[in-house]
Amino acid sequence: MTTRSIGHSVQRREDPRLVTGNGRYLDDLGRDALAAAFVRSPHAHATITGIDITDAWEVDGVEAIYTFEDLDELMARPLPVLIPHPALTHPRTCLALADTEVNHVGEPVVMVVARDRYVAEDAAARIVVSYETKPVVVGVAAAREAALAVHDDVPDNVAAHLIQEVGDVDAALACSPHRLTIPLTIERSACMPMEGKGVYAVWDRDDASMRMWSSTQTSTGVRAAVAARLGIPLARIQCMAPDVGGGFGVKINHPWPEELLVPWAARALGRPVKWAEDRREHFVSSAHERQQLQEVEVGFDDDGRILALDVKVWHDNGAYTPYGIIVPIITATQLLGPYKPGTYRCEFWSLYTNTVIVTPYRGAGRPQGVFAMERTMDAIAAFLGKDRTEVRSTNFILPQDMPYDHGLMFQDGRPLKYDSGDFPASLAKLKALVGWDDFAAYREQAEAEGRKVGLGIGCYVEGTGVGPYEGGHVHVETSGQVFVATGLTSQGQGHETAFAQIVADELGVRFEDVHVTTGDTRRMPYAVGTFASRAAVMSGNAVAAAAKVVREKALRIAADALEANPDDLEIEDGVISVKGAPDTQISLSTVAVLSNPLRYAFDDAAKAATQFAGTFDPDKPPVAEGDEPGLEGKGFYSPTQATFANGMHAAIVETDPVTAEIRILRYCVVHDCGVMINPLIVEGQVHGGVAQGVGGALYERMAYDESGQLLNASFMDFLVPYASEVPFIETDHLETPSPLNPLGIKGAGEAGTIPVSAVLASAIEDAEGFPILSMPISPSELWELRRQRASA
Ligand code: MCN
Repeated sequence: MTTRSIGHSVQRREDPRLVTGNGRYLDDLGRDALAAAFVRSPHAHATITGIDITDAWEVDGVEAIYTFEDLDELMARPLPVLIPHPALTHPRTCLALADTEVNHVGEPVVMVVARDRYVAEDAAARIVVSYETKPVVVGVAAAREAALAVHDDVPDNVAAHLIQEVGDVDAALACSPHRLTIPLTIERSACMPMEGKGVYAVWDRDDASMRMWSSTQTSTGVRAAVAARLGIPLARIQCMAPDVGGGFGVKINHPWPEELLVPWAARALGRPVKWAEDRREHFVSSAHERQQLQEVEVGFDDDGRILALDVKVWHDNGAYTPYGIIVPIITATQLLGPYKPGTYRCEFWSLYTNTVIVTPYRGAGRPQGVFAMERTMDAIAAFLGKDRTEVRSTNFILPQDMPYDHGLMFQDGRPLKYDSGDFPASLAKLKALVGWDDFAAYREQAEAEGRKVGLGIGCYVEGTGVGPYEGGHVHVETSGQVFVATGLTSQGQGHETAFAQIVADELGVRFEDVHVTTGDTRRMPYAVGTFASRAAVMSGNAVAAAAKVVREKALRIAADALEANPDDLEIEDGVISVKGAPDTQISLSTVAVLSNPLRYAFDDAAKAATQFAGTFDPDKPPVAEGDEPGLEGKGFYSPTQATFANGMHAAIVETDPVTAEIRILRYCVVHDCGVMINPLIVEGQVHGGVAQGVGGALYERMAYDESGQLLNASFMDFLVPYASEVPFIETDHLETPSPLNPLGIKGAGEAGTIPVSAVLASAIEDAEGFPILSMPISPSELWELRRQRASA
């Protein structure tokens, strides 16, 4: 019998290629292509008064120099807002190349195309752009003050303002027995994929078509943007994502200026052109996230039950709003996690600053929201002198409440409704895993040894697998090998393995015989992309649907050949046989031949097919009436709403009594992403996510000075955690299947990152005995808090 593949920790088949240096990344392509380099603004806010390119043309090997003046009508338009929203009353987006104004350091002003990148950079260095600098707004606190404006016509810097309210919060606050106000800060940070963005474009003059590769999370999005701005039919553009060395949100196309300019130049010059982002460009001109000031006012009773939760959020959206308000709206709608407060209001302001734009970064607004909610839970427990898990349990949504509707509206205007989850069971597992009830004894022992230790906790719920749709194509070749295509792209999530597992099970073939291609718009043009932990739910169910189509067709053809009823047939290991009479069988490869008009063809399968079909008869249709030739099929999955994964983390930290160094001694995760396709991949995703969360909690932040210069724009100064800083991560799972999709899957890709700041703040607070209200926190900041505490 075919062993079921879903649910097994199959080794990732892409890894041997990737870990032996045989991955093919963007910069491995187009070695002979012309190279693009950009002159970027050195100022955070300035008017451009002149551009002198004369000297740059003196450099041998320069092929083209483009400024805004050189762009045609389509290319000169401001870039679009990818996800508009009615609350975004003052949208602003940049131009592909700045015209008269720049609003952050790193904004592209001039593009140079040359023989190679060295020449392009040398020429770019000779271009003189004259600026008149303007006052600069750095940081969300300054933006909120509105003493200065980023955009002259938005004097209060407010790009968007939104209130979501469920119930009468003011009335509930007024009659709450206890009230607390908690001010919270999360700093600006960014994802650091191993490979930056990049694009390589080849224009074919003969048939006016573009072949391009992008290190992207959304190749269909790149294709659509290029089609629109270059005025080329979609059908004449093929966009592919090669191996992509991490994306984490920053490689979602909205579109990026470079993704339009490179193919535009390739067409203009009739030569292949490539640009690969360097690390400094990634720091100053890609995208950041996370900075939010948040203020919570909470009203609760003696049991710790929340009667009213009133949250205000000031979100730093950088200089432009290509993503609309997706990040703060996720904070506002997913902050509540597993809890059901009596009433809830979240009001946010999305504010312009003269810093790099914000795009959703792994977790996207949830780390901030979870920080607010979980800090509140700990504050209530401290106020009432209760165990922190007890206060959480008191406020949990229970399994019998599912599906649970908070009464909130998600970004797309649809109600936000949880589909599944068992929060008490998850908490019980977490407490057992970390040894919650034994911690007091451990602390006592540690204190006796002169050590300070603390235990922290954080819970979250994450909407995953959002629509609108994703497609899959499955094709069985006459060799019996199965080829699967999905249009979304992979950045390291293991899709080649997971989707092969699904198709193997649905079709009844061996995992080894299934081969997956992702991110090629010609193989699957109908696709949205990889973000929002959506691939497993969306493409997973789409490839399953496609495999089902193929399976049914195979059974129809086999039934005809075996003179049996399709309902009496089964497929195992690629062989179709009559149930109970296994000798009456036909292989899938033979069925593939029978389905193919070229059945008289050349291979052994074709010979085997003659046993069933006789010799080629031009008058006999190759497939049943109504069927298309070929053993292949398409499937789509389009959900009505997101499915909600959840998890709970706990950590034990030790803080050095003298140096305030923070060490994570243990990190425990209980995670529920419904049915796991591949537990090994899920754990890898959780581990990677936690590592990224540890970076955000303890090390990483964008250090801008008051003139808008990023002071730590290199790995010399921007600290990412090494293996030495990431603890061993202990994981356990709860599988509450989603009732919303046939496979019962919920997403897993972002989960690990979401609660880490909340968990470590909780643990550090527990060790130190005073509130931790701002993250990330460094040893020197912790030391300073101790000093203030001591002198208060
Ligand atoms: N999976 C599973 N069972 C489930 C859920 C997921 O086996 N019940 C598997 C999936 O098959 C897939 C992986 O886990 O192989 C992640 O699936 P999913 O949660 O659907 O997330 P996506 O594939 O859509 O990936 C996006 C997500 C996001 S939003 C960010 S950001 C992120 C992340 O994935 N960026 C990553 N993980 C990353 N991992 C790597 N290595 N690189 C990135 O850039």
